[in-house]
Amino acid sequence: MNGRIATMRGGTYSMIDDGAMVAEGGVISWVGPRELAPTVKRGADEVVDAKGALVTPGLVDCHTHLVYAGNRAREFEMRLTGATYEDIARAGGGILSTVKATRAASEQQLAREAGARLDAMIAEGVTTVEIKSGYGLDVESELKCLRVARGLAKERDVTITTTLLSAHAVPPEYEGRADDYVTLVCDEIIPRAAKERLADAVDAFCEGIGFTPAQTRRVFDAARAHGLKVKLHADQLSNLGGAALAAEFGALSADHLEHTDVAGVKRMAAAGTVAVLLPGAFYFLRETKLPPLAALRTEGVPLAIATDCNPGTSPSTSILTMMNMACTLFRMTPEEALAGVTIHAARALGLQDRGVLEPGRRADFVVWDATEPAELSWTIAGRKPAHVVSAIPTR
Ligand code: DI6
Ligand code: FE
Repeated sequence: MNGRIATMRGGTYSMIDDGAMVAEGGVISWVGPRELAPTVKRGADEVVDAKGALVTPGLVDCHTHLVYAGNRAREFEMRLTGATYEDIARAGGGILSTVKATRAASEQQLAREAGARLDAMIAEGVTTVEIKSGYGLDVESELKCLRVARGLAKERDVTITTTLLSAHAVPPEYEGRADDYVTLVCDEIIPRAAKERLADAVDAFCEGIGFTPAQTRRVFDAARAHGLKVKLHADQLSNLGGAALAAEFGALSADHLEHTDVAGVKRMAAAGTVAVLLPGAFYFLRETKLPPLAALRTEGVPLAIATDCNPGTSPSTSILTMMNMACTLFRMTPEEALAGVTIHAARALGLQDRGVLEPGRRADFVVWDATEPAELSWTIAGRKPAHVVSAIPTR
């Protein structure tokens, strides 16, 4: 293919300067220097000439809340005249205002609005997206959002994974009865989502304005009983020991982590739990407490980066902007940023079949209008891939 291939093997660029790649049936069969490439069989479906440009794995956005209705522009204005995110949430705005709009929306409307956001992601070279529920907060509305998320993949060349985040906020009808709502989540929503195969994982918002560690534990026990993997919104606004709790349940990932302490990081390392860092939310909330990057690096915790695309704290679909923010705000390197949206993001979803360009992995890849991998983090979005291949089996 004549490209500069950043294979991302071992979480580093692992560049092949003048490289070629061969794929059969959507799976990579050979990657290496072009001069050693096997001759492509005649009748190959597609030959991509990268013309010396940068090639990377297809990007993976491993944490999004893509399915919602309405917008939160008014709340944004309020925050600019003094109200905090937590004040607004406690006054029944915030997440709950999006819940109202989402409950009222039809599946078609949600699919149209989420589909537009998904298309913006795909246009930046994203080939795998995780989508959470969490703006329905009752049995039917949560399942509706998961169905919409699943349905989005049918019309596009992208892999969607779904995560049930019913423990995102206490809905108005359960105000003051959070434990009863958790019972609904554990006894009805999780079993239905599992039975109808609508969720690949279960998540919770473990936070002062969300759910306590004890309530999160109940949600995780129910997820485990139904054979579902778990993830956690952990230690975003305060340290409730969320990272350690996620690790205790063998979570795929613990996400946010601004307030996580070294003990929590060590537990994550021991459990193989990926750290998903969300610089868009950090930026938008003007957070000042940085996630514990030095400890995460020392302990060897894989670092993923995602958009957290949601109307309240990260209204962005741009994974490339997040790479830039990871570098500018978190002082991550462009190499860490690229690993964060490929190999480590794939692992945060339990998808070890992608995120690296090597034999045996899916042939999801992007040819960029760039030659150096650091170019992807250097610019603040605005970049479009020259060519994207998403190795979705033919429909
Ligand atoms: N943490 C977040 O940053 C989002 N959800 C969460 O648990 C915010 C969601 C929202 O404000 O709508
Ligand atoms: Fe989130």
